[in-house]
Amino acid sequence: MKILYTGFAPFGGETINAAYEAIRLLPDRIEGADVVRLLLPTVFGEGGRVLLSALEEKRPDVVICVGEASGRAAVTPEYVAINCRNARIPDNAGQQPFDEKIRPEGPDAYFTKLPIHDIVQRCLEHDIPCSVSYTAGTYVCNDVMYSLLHAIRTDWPEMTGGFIHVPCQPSQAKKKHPVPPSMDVRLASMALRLAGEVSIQAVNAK
Ligand code: PCA
Repeated sequence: MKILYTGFAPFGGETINAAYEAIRLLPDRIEGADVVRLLLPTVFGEGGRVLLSALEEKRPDVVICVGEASGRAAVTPEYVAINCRNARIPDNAGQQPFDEKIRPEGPDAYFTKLPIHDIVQRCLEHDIPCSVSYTAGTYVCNDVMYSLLHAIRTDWPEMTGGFIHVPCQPSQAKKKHPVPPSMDVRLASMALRLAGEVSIQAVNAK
């Protein structure tokens, strides 16, 4: 078994990305599965393309893409990806799409098959703030989640995948005005490990 975790390059003037920092701290094996880490560019289209070539090359059983959501107070597994690009700030290549489709021929939305309610439950049992989110936004994270779920639906029906947003880190939050909620990277990383455990257990139970 193999589990792929992806994070993003820093964006929006930041020097770190809380998602990738949390992924760095993950162990090399989770629930008997090999952990593979991948850094994605925070660029519309390109993030999804890099992810899809990794799916082809690594053939993971479970894929958990992770992004940073400044302003959120909890770890938030995402329910849905929508076929929409709408950027409040430019991406790392200077693109700022407004009301564009990700895939003109694709459906309006995809729902994840990650066991997100069980992930939330497991995190709460470990006293980690966690709740299901019903919007991954319309920026690069949603772009990558939509690309992942589209690829699973069309090419990799056996794969289980989805997306989790984590809050920014305290070192990032303290520089912003007003100061947003934040979460220590070790706690965010533990949530991602628990999410992997729950997801692999769900695959094994199939
Ligand atoms: N967060 C952004 C993109 C990269 C990241 O970590 C988002 O929520 O869309």
